[in-house]
Amino acid sequence: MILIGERINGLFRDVARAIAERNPEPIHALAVAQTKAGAHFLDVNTGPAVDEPEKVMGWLVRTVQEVVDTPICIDTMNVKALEAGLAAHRGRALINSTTGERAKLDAILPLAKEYGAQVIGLAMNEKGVPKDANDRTAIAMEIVAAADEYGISPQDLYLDPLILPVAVAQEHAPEVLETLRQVRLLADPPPRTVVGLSNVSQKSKNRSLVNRTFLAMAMACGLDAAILDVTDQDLMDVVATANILLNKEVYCDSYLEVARRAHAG
Ligand code: THG
Repeated sequence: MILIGERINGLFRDVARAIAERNPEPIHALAVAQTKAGAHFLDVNTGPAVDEPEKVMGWLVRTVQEVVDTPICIDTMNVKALEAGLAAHRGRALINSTTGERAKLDAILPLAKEYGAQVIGLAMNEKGVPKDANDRTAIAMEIVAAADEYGISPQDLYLDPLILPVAVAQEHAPEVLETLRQVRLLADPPPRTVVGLSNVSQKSKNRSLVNRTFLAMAMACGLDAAILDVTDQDLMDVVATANILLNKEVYCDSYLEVARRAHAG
């Protein structure tokens, strides 16, 4: 599983405050803690309604890279802020994201090519997020085809079926699982898949339980990557156990201790 740490996001009050004050210390601490916890990428999102999104994204990327080499998943719908993040980034970034809309694909895929970045494609278009798996997969197919036009390999593409909060959009969860199964068949080698895991538990009680149950189900459907709370130990234990049950890691009685030690920093 490719683990993408979710915490450097202006949705969280501590991050919003650090951005407003341009205080690097909370950002440094979150970058180090998530990297020690095993994050392969760090999602970086300025949060909604920030002033000067381009400047803020550039500052966040530089600030993270002052303390870790973990590549960044540049999370913004603003193309200018995305470009500022890519220009500031050392190493190979992950663009989060394009949709299946033609104008978005034509704006973002050339940037992926220019900067040698990987890219997340959301299974949505101008009509929003479809309810059915088949309609999500159809959009995913369009993204795979567009990436091919721009010379981007399916392996550099992460397709996101978009999981919504189960508390308000319960009927979407099984459709997301089915989409994960379907998109593996779209290309050979297959595109990767990703979800923003904590979406599923927004407005729910027992958030951690809802997150880790859905993660196990999604992993069984072939999920390759997730934006998640890498500091949630129960969730990381599910990743380690699912890797055993899917025969991706070799079982031994101490597999859990081995996995925890690998991520203890
Ligand atoms: N797909 C892709 N990118 C994404 C998402 C996705 N990026 C953003 C998001 N979804 C994934 N990241 C988060 C981060 C935080 C929360 C949910 C998803 C979250 N935050 C608390 C809340 O809203 O309740 C914030 C409050 C707090 O705890 O301080 O739940 O789906 N490609």
